[in-house]
Amino acid sequence: MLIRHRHSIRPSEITPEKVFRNRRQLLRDAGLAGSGLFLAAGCAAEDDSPELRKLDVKRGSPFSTDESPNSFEDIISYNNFYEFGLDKSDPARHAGKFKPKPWTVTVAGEAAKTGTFDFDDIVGPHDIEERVYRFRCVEAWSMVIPWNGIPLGDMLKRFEPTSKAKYVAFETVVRPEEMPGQRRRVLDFPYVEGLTIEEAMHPLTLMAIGVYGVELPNQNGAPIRLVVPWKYGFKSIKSIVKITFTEQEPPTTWNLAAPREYGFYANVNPEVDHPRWSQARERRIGGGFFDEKQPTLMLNGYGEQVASLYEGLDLRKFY
Ligand SMILES: Nc1nc2c(c(=O)[nH]1)N[C@H]1C(S)=C(S)[C@@H](COP(=O)(O)O)O[C@H]1N2
Ligand SMILES: [Mo]
Repeated sequence: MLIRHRHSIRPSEITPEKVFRNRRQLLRDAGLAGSGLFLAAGCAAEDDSPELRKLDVKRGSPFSTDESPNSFEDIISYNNFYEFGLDKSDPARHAGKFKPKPWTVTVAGEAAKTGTFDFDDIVGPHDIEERVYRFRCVEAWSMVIPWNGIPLGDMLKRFEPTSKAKYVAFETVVRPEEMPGQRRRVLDFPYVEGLTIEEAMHPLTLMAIGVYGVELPNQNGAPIRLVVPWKYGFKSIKSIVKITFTEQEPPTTWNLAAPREYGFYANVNPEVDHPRWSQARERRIGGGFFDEKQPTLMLNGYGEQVASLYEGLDLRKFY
């Protein structure tokens, strides 16, 4: 059993905006900020990141895991966000020029209230909750992340979906000037994702606007991204600009790119291997050089809450 220093720190005691400020102060003290030496160290982009506003968060949720969360540093430096490059370190390095403010989201399709809404109107009057969720990437690594956001269902109900709304489709912003990965066309952008209406309305499904009590850093999908904790990470689409209620199952980016490898459901399932690797175990990021390997849980450990959504569905066929 590994005992790590951060086990003794509660998320609420950490103020990540200080992490940024302290880092800058350290660089300034060392006389490195803006200097050639600093640029040569390859850290310039990090210093571009604006200070993140603190959110008014309602803490404590019955849905939170009591596993110890990854550090803020882990969460903002090991990312998948192909709009900023393919390496895990690319988003932190290249997302500094991205502008998540002001932001609008267009709501379309099978709903009574559609249109283009400002960020604050999309989030609405709901409490911002803290949800500490396990997060499992399809690439067999995982983290524990204290997200801040509102249940997606609460957000969606305000647009009054019609009885024809069987699915919800999501789309990421396209801004090649600010997103260098989009200029390289590694995927067919915009990144798109989707959920069944039952999945979208499930109380575990979160629309996140923050992490560790501050606004989402750009590399984590600022200013608004999905978090579906029982599904592989690629379902949790970032920097959303469009939400469409549809009657038909919407296309999804990874299914379009490699249909045999990534299905629409993408439920975490240790019994169904990826065609190129096993999904039986996962590497928990943050354990240092020897990241802890642990067994992957069915539906990422959220089976008790969500298994009923898939009754009668063959999870090998509907992967
Ligand atoms: N728009 C967009 N959303 C995305 C991705 C992406 O490349 N583009 N990557 C997905 C994948 S594969 C994962 S594992 C998670 C990673 O989220 P994190 O970097 O906040 O941990 O974002 C998901 N959402
Ligand atoms: Mo992922």
